[in-house]
Amino acid sequence: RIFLQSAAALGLAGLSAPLFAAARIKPSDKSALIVVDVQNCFVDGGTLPVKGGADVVPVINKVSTAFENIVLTQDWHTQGHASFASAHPGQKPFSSIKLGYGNQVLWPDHCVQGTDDAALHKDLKLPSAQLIIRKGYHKGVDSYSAFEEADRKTPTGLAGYLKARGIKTVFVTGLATDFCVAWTALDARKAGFEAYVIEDATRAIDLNGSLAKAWKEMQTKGVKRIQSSDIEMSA
Ligand code: VGL
Ligand code: ZN
Repeated sequence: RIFLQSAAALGLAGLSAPLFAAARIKPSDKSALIVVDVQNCFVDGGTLPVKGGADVVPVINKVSTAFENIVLTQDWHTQGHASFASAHPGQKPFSSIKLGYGNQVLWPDHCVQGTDDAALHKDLKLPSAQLIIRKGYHKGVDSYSAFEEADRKTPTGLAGYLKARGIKTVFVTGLATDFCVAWTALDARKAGFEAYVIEDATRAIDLNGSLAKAWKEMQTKGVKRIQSSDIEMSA
């Protein structure tokens, strides 16, 4: 009110709206939407449910119409995968151990290749999506990131794919904010992409403060945190 009055007094009334409105972000033909792990395993009824996981589906369906390029990922583990607590005698889910490549959180058995649990959520409506990248299929190595496995040296091929198609900017959505979404966004930065995370199109596991830690790390590395309402939807 005070601002508007002084702006009007200065003859700036016409400028006051744009000064206050959040800048809208318009995806271009060099942008890609990455939809991470929106699978049955990560929603209620699945083997590793993320609280509110299914809530991302309508948000992703909606923002997807602003994108010409869409990539999905699927967590796609072997039976007896090294990230499963059940593969390590005496270990319980949500504890951590050291593996050859570093620290590994141990999870319940989840997203096993070819199971209904590993299928994409049935309400995802992304008919124009162009690539589904599967990850975590090496039995001894996890892969939160869509770009690189947890050994930090085995690429999935996604960076090459996106670069070959001239993509410069990625918008990351899906599950879970603090694991596969964050690692994907961080690796996108490492690979030279501009990276956004659309926060309300994600849900978190939040294990021992992992969510706050992930946002902090993403902020440090130049990942931009936005909301779906920040995306310009007009064609
Ligand atoms: C994920 C834990 C284990 C994820 C995948 O998609 O964030 N989290 N596997
Ligand atoms: Zn997994």
